[in-house]
Amino acid sequence: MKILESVMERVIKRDPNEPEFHQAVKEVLESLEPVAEKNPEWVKAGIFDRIVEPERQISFRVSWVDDNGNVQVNRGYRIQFNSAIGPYKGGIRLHPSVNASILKFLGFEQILKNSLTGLPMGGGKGGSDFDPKGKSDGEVMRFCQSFMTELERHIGENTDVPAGDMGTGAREIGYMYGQYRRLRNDFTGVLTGKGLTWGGSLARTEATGYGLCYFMDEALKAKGKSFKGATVVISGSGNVAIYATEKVHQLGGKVVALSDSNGYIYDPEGIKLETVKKIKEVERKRISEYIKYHPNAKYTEGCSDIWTIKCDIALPCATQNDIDENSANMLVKNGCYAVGEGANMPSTPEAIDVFIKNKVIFAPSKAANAGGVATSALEMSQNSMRYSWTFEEVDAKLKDIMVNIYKAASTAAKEYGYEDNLVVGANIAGFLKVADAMYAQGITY
Ligand code: NDP
Ligand code: 2IT
Repeated sequence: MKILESVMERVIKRDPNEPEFHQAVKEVLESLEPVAEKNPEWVKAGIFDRIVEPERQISFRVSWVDDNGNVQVNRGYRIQFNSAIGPYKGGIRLHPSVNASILKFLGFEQILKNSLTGLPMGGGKGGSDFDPKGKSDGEVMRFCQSFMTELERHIGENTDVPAGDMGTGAREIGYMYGQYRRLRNDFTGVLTGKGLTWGGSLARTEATGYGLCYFMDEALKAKGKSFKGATVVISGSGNVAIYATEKVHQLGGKVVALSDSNGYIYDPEGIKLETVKKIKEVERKRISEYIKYHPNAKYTEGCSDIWTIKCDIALPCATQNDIDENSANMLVKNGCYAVGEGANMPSTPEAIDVFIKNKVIFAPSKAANAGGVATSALEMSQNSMRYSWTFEEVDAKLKDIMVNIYKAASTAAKEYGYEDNLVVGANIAGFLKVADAMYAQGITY
């Protein structure tokens, strides 16, 4: 029997109703089998059993009053997963689908992702089932203030540093930071993704999408390909999708499709990003509005068919399990030769198998989208120094980090006999550093 199968069995037995968490853990444990064989002392020290159990998991009531004077109740969470190599670090997701399983999968992934950046951050994630869509600014503010009133006691610049994720952008970070500062009477970098006039870093807004493209650029280069002249399909039209589109265009590719949870737009002449920014960042409207400005583009209701559009490179930047086996087969059939995950876990395990079997260049999320959290770490450094770097300085560091992550993942894959398999490579490279730190620090958590 494989060494780590029993670890997986215990995870399922302990929390049988957490499918997303099981999915993330299973992939990692399968990759780590050769590491367990090579390091029996880690098995003996319970490293594998310990890393799949959060150090701390907080859930709390968030009450707030809506514009009609009605009391609303949501549930807030913070999963403090692993702090062996630094303070817990990870975003806050505000989406009606949020539950313990989704936040545990995200928190678990974040441990290895943060390790891959080479910067000193542990893994965590938080959020709430609050849906910011359709809420007024006042409602969002009252929710964020109530959420932070409880979260405040659990976080700190050296303890746990939250940031944005789905549904949490500059507006939400602002309201949360304001409440934190008021409660603590303390101006510290306790959240990242802050505004530029109050401690934010240049290039953090762009970082995840840009970083994804820097990573893909490196992976493509290794196979004699590039974005130049490539047709690209991107799902989502939020923070990650918008700045991935911007960078693809700068690198000479053409993005022809974007989506939201209602449907997708196809513009064969290339997406006009200024229109998307206006619709999404300024007006907070639906992607379907795009065709009012560009009547040659086409809008289709429903999202999954976006993967039937013929493309060279696919960048899923919306949400988890966005590409299933059928969509993966369709992409391959249409000649897609590279997939880069901007979202967290957007490909199902079956879809990943299709990509690997067909030798598609496949960049897994924990490596490919690490540019966001890496730049959050750069924001933390600038806050500690009470200093700020220029856009060009931050962007150059981001690029360096993404190239290094690609090298670390591809080298680990080769070393362990899985050449070109960046899934295995990223899991191993991210894990080794955390395991070493946990082992050295003894059996604590
Ligand atoms: P946003 O909230 O800015 O955007 C999310 C986008 O995905 C929206 O366009 C949303 O559409 C769309 N979407 C959500 N659910 C679905 C669905 N079921 N089908 C199709 N589209 C959907 O979030 P981000 O761009 O920040 O995050 C996107 C992904 O990237 C997430 O997986 C996140 O965890 C990950 N990520 C984000 C980082 C960051 O720095 N922001 C860093 C690393 C990863 P709608 O408006 O209709 O909901
Ligand atoms: O999934 C992620 O890496 C993020 N949402 C970014 C986290 C961060 O702390 O910047």
